[in-house]
Amino acid sequence: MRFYVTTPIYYVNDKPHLGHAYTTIAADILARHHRQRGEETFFLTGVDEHATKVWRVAESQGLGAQEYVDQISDAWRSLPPRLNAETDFFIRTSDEGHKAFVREFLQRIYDNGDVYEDVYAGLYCVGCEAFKTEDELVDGKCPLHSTEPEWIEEKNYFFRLSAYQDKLLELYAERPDFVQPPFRFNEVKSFVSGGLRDFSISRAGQPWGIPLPWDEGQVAYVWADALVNYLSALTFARPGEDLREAFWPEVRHLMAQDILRFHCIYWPAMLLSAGYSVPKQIFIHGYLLLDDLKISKSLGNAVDPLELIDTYGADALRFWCARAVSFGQDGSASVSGIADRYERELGNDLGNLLSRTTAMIARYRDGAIPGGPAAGSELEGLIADVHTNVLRDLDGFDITGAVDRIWTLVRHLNRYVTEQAPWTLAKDESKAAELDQVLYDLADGLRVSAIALWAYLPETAPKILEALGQPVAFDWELVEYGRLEPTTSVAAAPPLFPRFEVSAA
Ligand code: ME8
Repeated sequence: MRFYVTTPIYYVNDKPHLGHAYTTIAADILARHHRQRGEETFFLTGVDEHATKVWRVAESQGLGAQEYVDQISDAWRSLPPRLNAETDFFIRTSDEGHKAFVREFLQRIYDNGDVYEDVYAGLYCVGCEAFKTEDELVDGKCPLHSTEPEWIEEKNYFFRLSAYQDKLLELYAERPDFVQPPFRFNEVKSFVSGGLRDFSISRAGQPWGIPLPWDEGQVAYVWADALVNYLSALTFARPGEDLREAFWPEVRHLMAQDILRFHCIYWPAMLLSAGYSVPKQIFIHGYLLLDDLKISKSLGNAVDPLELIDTYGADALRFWCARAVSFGQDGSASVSGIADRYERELGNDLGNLLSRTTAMIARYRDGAIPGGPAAGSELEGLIADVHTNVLRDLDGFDITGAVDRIWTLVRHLNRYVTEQAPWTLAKDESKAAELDQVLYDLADGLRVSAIALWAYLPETAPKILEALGQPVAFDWELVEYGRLEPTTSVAAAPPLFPRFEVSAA
């Protein structure tokens, strides 16, 4: 089995904000989970450099476009490691391998007869990097960016998207889970059923971009260049290797709804024209809304993910992203929710549980985990549920549902420790076997929780296993009751999520 997951390649007209971190975290959770299942996994992210808005920022800073993107791309390249996201490749659209591939890709579409020349006269929103029709505007402005689009009139090359309407509708009918969640798929289908207009794939008036192979005087329109990254990366990510055959059939694209049409309509049509198969699945998540406003630079409410990491750590940010809003839905979140989840869930439910469990094993049993598995307990049932159903949840991209399920186990362990009161059992020599069982179950429940949470908390999970004297391995088959390794070295663990004072701001 193989699994290939992508994030959008982000525009480098500014620094990353929390919305970008959100998609990258979600993709990393999925990638790590599939690695745990022993699948060969490829996780791609990167940056989109040939946009008009990028070119304009470079100009406003008095820099050449290449010089500007070379500088800012470093800030983007360092984002995934700061988020504990383990990517397999970071693509830049100015990579030579990408540029050469795009030219070849567009030439295939051209040779296939799907490109013609015409005059484009119409409106262009630089924020969206998209051509707009009058009826997409509200009071003459782009509703996403609250700006008036610019009038463009130039001779361009057009892609015959209209010729793909029936093929796309057939594809959607054949592949009921092509776009997820279903309400997004319905949006796509009804848009395509309403008729498709051909779109311009070139820009004549902009010097920044990839020159078209059949007309070097024009550059590829940024979307005709950017979408191709998902395929081009597979040809040069590993020097000397072509990963297309292995990974292209397994690709899952992740993004928010702002760029759904490009991915669910333009991209499959371009792929069909160039002779490639369409993506396996496209998952559209919601916007992360802070106080009901989409986080965005132009609206001035961008939140710097690096500041949140400096305060709470990457794992707490990842955990909050997965839990704050049900993945796939739009949802309002408050950044103060991170502090709350850090303290209540990570600090108390998980961190305290580990501190108490290890302290009791050290104190009552000299650091040796006693006892062994007892069949038929509620704990065993909950672990079996995690083992089977987290896979199902994550196959359906339900990142929030899967962590809720794992947290049910963590909460059960907290209730169990209160109900069993091992500190009372410890006072009564005749209850020694009971105490052994409680300590064993707590340690094993924590071991399983750590493995199941690794995709969400990659920094914390190894600490839990180490504190329990367990091998640091995350294979999914270890999510099973009764697989604790014998150890005699358990000592009271320091807090996983130390308390600190959070300022009210
Ligand atoms: O669109 N909530 O780049 P972009 C959730 N270069 N996700 C958000 C978000 C928010 N508030 N804000 C941004 C582009 N995102 C193109 C993509 S791909 C071939 C080219 C995430 O920098 C989300 O994934 O505007 C969204 O789709 C993406 O960032 C847009 O990033």
